[in-house]
Amino acid sequence: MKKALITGISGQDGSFLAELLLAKGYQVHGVVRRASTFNTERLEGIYRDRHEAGVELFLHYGDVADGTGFRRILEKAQPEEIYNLAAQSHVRVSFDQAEYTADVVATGTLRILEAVRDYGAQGKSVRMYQAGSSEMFGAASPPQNESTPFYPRSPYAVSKCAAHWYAVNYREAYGLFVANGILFNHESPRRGETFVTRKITRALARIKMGLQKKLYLGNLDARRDWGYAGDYVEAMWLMLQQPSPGDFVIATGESRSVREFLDEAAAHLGLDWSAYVETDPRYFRPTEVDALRGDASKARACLGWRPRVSFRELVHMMIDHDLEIARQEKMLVAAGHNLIRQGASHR
Ligand code: NDP
Ligand code: GDR
Repeated sequence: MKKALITGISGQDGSFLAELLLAKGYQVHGVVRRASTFNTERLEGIYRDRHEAGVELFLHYGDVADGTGFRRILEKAQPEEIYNLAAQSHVRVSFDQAEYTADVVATGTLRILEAVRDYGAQGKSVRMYQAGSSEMFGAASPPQNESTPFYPRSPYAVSKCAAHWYAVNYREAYGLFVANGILFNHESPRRGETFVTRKITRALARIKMGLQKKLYLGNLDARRDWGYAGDYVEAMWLMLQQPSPGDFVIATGESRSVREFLDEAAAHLGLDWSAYVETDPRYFRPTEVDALRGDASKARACLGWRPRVSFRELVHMMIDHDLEIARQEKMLVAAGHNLIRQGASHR
């Protein structure tokens, strides 16, 4: 049985990847941060108490800011594959927390590479996936592929570039099998509520159910290449099954504006979004990435990867999910309950 170790397992991608690997018969180990509230909600479908028989998912407390702790987890788990998905992944927040973002995203990756280097030196065969981002292309004109020069536009993107080049350097210097995925935006009903797609689907669904009146957004003209997270984690796995490591762009090849996302989401609900959406400058970024559209020809040719879920299907899937949550919320309100709010949507 193959063993995999995932940092960032509690995030959107981590949860999809863990499901994929378990379905493929892997034993999966994940690094989770200690938090004052539960932070493993996305793993609820696959998590089982380790005292039960046949458990193949194991969670370990850790943080990529803590290299020693990570090395202990590595020694304990003894994985053949490592997926480094941990990140402070919010671009806007990275302007507020630049040093922290660099520590987790850039130096965090370096800590893992150093641990993998020593682990490999013991004769252990290990392959690593590094979660790179289309944000690294930043201001470079679309379409972007593996040979497009990086032009990062945020502390997050600069840190991802550093992580990318650390990975390339460790591959060349020590012969490590490290693959860099350069993934364009990918979404799902599990997307964090402060990213624009989920913020829109959640708010419009609540507006439809009469639970909310307004939605405040920033730049509606930005264009993104939005795919489905379930498709993208498959590409991560494929990268580690190749005979040699490489860098791969993963994207749909289609680009849409935030405004177009609003159009599709509102139309599915029968709403006119212009009556509810207002602009709040706090959601603008000091430097914006205007247009991303990926060219994933290399991944298609070498990995046989292609996206399965269309933009329309993706938006509808997210709306349908958030409408169901809003319906449940509405029923509770109608029954006279006071809602206990757990989330915040201020980003
Ligand atoms: P999420 O923000 O949903 O998940 C990030 C994960 O990293 C969470 O599990 C989070 O834990 C964990 N994490 C944050 N800081 C630390 C830390 N210091 N130590 C250990 N774990 C930490 O991101 P996604 O799942 O969307 O993305 C996964 C990766 O892919 C990230 O690296 C992201 O930057 C990158 N990426 C994402 C894209 C996308 O469109 N989704 C596109 C391109 C790249 P907790 O739950 O406790 O917060
Ligand atoms: P992004 O995703 O920055 O592309 O990073 P996000 O959904 O945050 O923003 C996409 C675009 O929407 C515009 N926007 C808003 N964004 C947010 N979050 N909130 C708003 O209210 C709002 N209004 C407009 C933004 O300006 C931007 O242009 C995501 C993350 O998952 C990264 O970790 C990942 O690397 C990249 O995708 C690829």
